[in-house]
Amino acid sequence: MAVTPQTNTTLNEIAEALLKHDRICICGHVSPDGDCIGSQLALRCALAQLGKEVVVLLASADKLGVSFEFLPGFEELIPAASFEGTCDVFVQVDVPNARRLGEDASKIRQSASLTITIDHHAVDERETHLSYTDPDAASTSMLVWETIKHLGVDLTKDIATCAYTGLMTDTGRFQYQNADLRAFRAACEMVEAGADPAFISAEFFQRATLASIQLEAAAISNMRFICDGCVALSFITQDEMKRAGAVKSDCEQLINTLRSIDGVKVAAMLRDEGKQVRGSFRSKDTTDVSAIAKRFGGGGHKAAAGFTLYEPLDKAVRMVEKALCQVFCEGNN
Ligand SMILES: [Mn+2]
Repeated sequence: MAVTPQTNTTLNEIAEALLKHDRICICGHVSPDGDCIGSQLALRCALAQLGKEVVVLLASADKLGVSFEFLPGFEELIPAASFEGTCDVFVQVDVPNARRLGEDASKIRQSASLTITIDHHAVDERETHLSYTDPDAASTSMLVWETIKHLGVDLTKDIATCAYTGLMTDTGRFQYQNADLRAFRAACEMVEAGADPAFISAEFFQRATLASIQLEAAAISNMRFICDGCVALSFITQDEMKRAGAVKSDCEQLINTLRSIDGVKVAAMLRDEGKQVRGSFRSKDTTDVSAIAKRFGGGGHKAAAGFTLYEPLDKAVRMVEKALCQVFCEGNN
């Protein structure tokens, strides 16, 4: 199959393709989140029920936070860089493009005779043989859940737990604008199938590392307000990471702290990684932060987006500040 479709296939067609093959790799995006890992492991559980040989890959080698440990199949996740086998089918979930897939997983993708995308990020171009993207879906795990229904397997508690985790995290615990009727209906089905909301929430959100709390203190002390308090901007230096003994996953909640402040419409968080600065935006009104992230070569969703700047931290902070000012103070979206 050489032709890459420019339109959506159906989830049924994806399910049928999966049923026909035996060696399947499932991969998510670099810096994985709950939706990415939840989607991967939900699909893994379903395909394992069918006796398929399934490999679940991590796009990057970074160690996952403890929040993911409760997920059924967590111990099966292996970094793409250390996978030496091949596969018939490569399924990417929650991944819009090769850049978010990373180099190691992209190489494995190239070796597969059939490639599939299940995702809810809006994309201009599709990179796999079969592709189903629905930007209106609150989470990729909802789409994976639908796909699994077409596989004709039992919707087990394990599958439901993984899928619910993706939905819960991508809707910010059902708080964001994407927490719509369809998301709640899917959540109902998952709970009906055995997902335990209180348990999943406690496992995922009540296991903050001490390092992440120390970084929160640093982020708050580095925070500045711009555009009459509409925007909270902060950063974490390499030194602060080192002092806290922090890893990447310790930074994930920082931006939510900034956004939660009264009057803040958009939060911006930058992390110095040495060679580059990794940035993220979150909005809590209708501001489309993916449009701002695109200016820096990044992307994402309307309410959550990210980008990478190959500049020193202080310069990156100034660039981001300027872009946000243009949007908010000068109304230049
Ligand atoms: Mn997602």
